[in-house]
Amino acid sequence: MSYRVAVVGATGAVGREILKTLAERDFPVREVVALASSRSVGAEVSFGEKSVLKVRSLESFDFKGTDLALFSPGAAISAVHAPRAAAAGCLVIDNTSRFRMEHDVPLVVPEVNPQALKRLGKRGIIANPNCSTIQMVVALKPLHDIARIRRVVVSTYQSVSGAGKEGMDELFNQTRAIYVNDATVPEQFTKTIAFNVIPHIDVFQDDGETKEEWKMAVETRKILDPDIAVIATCVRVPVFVGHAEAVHVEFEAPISVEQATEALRDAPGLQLVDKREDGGYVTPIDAAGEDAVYVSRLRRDATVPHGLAFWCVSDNLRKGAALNAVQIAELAVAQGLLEGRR
Ligand code: 11C
Repeated sequence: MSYRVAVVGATGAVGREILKTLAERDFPVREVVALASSRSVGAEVSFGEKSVLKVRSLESFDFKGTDLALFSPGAAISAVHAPRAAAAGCLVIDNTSRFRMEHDVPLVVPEVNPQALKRLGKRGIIANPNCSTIQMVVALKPLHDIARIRRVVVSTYQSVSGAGKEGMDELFNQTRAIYVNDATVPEQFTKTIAFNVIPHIDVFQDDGETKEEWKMAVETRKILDPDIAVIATCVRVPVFVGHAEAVHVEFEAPISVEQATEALRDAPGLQLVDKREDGGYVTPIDAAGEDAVYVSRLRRDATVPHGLAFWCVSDNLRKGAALNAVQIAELAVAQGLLEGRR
């Protein structure tokens, strides 16, 4: 069996990574359609090593006859076009924040809650979580299975590619401008990102939390356990690709570093790199282009009765977005969810 697949937002950083991942993993495609807004129509994007696709208009595209659509065009565009695609009988995997917290939309990380796909209702939309949530729950799940997590305190170090190609361009141009003494005006970020860090990702909410911080809490609860308390501080750093997180976890029961080490060593999608020596840990540059979620610096947090602390890094465009979406699609194929939708 092979499928007609649409990639929506195909010219963006995540859309391009989705096309690359579909090709690399030999997803069973009969045809791939690259869709984007009208200003990108006619542009070319690569699908694998050999194929080049001409971008077509999302606005005028009829999803009838398309089996699967992977959306990453921005929440406002998904809000309009994802339901339109689903109504045409296409299974939608949406990478934006638009539908994640809706009760009839499964929010899935295949290594953590594949069973959530069973709740896929008539709606026909599956949500891909936020990148910073995905890598954290992949690391938390094997620990939660041992000693139930009560509370997580996390600080993130998020790369500019989380803000798309424009974010990457801004870091590049500002860095260059500073070296040659040119003036720079922040556009994508609220302050200068080159040689700086900015404690602000996504919009502010009434309680002073940013939406990125809120997403990490509510998405973790929906995916892993509704009883886990999460407080996040999300920070943009001058790194092109790869999000890092310092994670502090309080458990309900005792858990030793040895038990945690063993569980993380066997965990799907995760690599433990923790040599406790100079350079014996993973950084975003090491993780860029890789599929795994990496855990390093695992140690006891003696400030709470049952605590652990660790460092977690992953490529936000791959496991944080494209790879997770394609893994959901593979799971959907395995569970027959692409059959008989039309
Ligand atoms: C960032 N995590 O790094 C964001 C990007 O809700 O899907 C993804 C936003 C989202 O800026």
